[in-house]
Amino acid sequence: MRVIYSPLHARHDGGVELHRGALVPSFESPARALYILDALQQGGFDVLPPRDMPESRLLDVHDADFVEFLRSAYRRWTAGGRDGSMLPSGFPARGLRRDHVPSGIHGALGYYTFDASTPVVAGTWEAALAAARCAMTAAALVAEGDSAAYALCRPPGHHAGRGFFGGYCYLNNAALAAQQLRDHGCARVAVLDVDYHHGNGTQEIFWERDDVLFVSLHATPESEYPYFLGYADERGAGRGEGHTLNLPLPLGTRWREYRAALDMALEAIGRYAPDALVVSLGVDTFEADPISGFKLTGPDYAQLGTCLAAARLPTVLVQEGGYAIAEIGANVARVLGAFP
Ligand code: Q9C
Ligand code: ZN
Repeated sequence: MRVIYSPLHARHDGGVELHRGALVPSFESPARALYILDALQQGGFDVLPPRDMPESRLLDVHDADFVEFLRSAYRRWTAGGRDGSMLPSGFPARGLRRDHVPSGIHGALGYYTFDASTPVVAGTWEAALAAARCAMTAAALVAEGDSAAYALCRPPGHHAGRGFFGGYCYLNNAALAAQQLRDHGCARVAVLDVDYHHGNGTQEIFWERDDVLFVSLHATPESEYPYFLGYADERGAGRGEGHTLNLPLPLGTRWREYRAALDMALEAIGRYAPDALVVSLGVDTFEADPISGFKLTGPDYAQLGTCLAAARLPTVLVQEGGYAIAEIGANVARVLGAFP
């Protein structure tokens, strides 16, 4: 399968994040993409740059005011005399207004994000746009007949919603890939999210739609990020009712239990009979991941790839999380290597 990669990801280097009460070096770093690229090149994969997809495509899954905020946020920050990483310090929780975007940059930043782990720096917009273009390009290749394609997206995307960013994510790459497939010959698309964390952004974007099925395997939000979405009773609404399926799993989950949930997810996808599949491929389910609590091993990722490929659907794989940098490339290569 072909790999889509842009070196522009390196323009985004957040530096620091608020993690369990401390400002620590960002887990989501440029090295992640470099290690994946290196492993895939060693593995003989063909690496292509993204196409110059028009920015207007973003507006199919994101609000215009949100996209404009991301595009201009860092300029506004520096105009206020600041440098370094933008991090928010106040959010519109219950009891506060959500119908008004504060005109000042600090209030606007809190309005458009939901955590303090997702810094905006000078190159964030360029990197996020390049990642979105990687995902849309991989989807275009699959719509044009490739049986599978992999978008080496960085920053990741599945926590970003229609009008908000967070969880290291700015633009929702997987949602943009799914929309690209919808617009180019696929009547029904399934998104399977296997990142350790629930894909709250993707779920929100497709919540009321029946043309995109969203299925997610993830750690229980009772104790794990993003805490406030991803429970089993969330099933979609309106036309989308029954088109969201969440399979939260306990901390310590190993391949045996993971595999059982994966089979349920793939059965639901089989029943939906989509024309194509988008996989939100996080490898932060790995036993050595520094921020996660599942116990998948290296060989388990080859099994995961085998299970995904056995669905025999045109498949776009989109990189999400994975923070055990030494093994991230090998684990991604194991998944991709299982595809014919
Ligand atoms: N105290 C992805 O894997 N920080 N995002 C968690 C826990 C956010 C993960 C802090 C984790 C986001 C794409
Ligand atoms: Zn994750």
